[in-house]
Amino acid sequence: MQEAQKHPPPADRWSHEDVAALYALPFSELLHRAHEVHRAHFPAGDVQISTLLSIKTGACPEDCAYCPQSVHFDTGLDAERLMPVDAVVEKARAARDAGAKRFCMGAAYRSPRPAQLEAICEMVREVRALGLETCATLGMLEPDQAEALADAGLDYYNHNLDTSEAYYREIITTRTYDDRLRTLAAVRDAGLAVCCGGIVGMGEQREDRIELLRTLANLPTPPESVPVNHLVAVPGTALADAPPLDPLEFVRTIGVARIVMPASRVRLSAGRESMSDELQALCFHAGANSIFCGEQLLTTANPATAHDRALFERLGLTTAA
Ligand code: SAM
Ligand code: DTB
Ligand code: SF4
Repeated sequence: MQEAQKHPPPADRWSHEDVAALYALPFSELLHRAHEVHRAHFPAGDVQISTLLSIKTGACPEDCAYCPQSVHFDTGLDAERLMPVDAVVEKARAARDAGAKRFCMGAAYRSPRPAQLEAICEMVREVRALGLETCATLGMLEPDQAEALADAGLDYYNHNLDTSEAYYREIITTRTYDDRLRTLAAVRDAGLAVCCGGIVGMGEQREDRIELLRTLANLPTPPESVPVNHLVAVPGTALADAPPLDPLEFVRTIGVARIVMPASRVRLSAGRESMSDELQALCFHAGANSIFCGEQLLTTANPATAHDRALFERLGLTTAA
């Protein structure tokens, strides 16, 4: 109850009908509006690059239907314990030398235990000392854990809502939407910047995508970073055979995210490996202005860095941010 008073219900900046109306626009009209909003808030053609490292891989107790790291699915993944601090710092140094500005550390935890959190705080301190911005995604956090990470100098915390509250129940049973919202509130209260988005292409309906974006845009403060992941359908997971999503519906999702969260970085996140250059170009035009670079996401493939460089060159995109 106290929690509810501290975090009043969303301000309803956007109603379901508002967001649905954006999705329903003719494609070119939506892109036009999204691009205008983008240009009013960000320098044209500027795309932020982050690097991702899985610091603890697999054997996760949660049952997220999309995730190759869940212990509930046999995806042939080798589980790995939390990496030693030095090894993480070495990877961060290499990422910095290759031009990365932000280093994101991902761990397949439901939530970190005290000794794990302590080691991760040390990683944050050392990665930050290299001059990199830091981001972590470690599962659910209590307020004191979020504060410890903030004290260590963490800049961003990634925790996704993933989908609508209604469809969430079909995707994850081991934690609730409210658990996710509570972690986001703890992260915000600790003064960390919030990175929060979702996944599309999981067999959800447009209504679910509308609700996801509406919920994100109506958070007390919208997330600074909004990853829009396209499902990477991994054999062995419950969503291995999810029905394909119309790529133009994916672009619409980026465009609507840009309009309802005009000042947020919208990240074209997982799934780029299966997207054509032309589809990615449409996403950048619709307002995506952040990507992960590097040949691996957490456990799945990402485009080759040379390919990304060539694409940026062909599209005239810059990476000054
Ligand atoms: N265990 C933590 C958690 O779930 O909060 C952090 C790591 S988890 C892998 C980070 C995010 O990756 C998930 O919230 C989900 O949005 C995304 N993700 C995981 N598997 C994916 C897949 N197969 N395709 C697209 N996105 C995926
Ligand atoms: C996010 O929203 N997407 C990234 C990051 N946050 C941590 C992770 C994508 C993971 C894709 C599946 C994998 O590589 O295991
Ligand atoms: Fe675990 Fe995160 Fe994967 Fe869910 S998404 S199974 S919490 S690693």
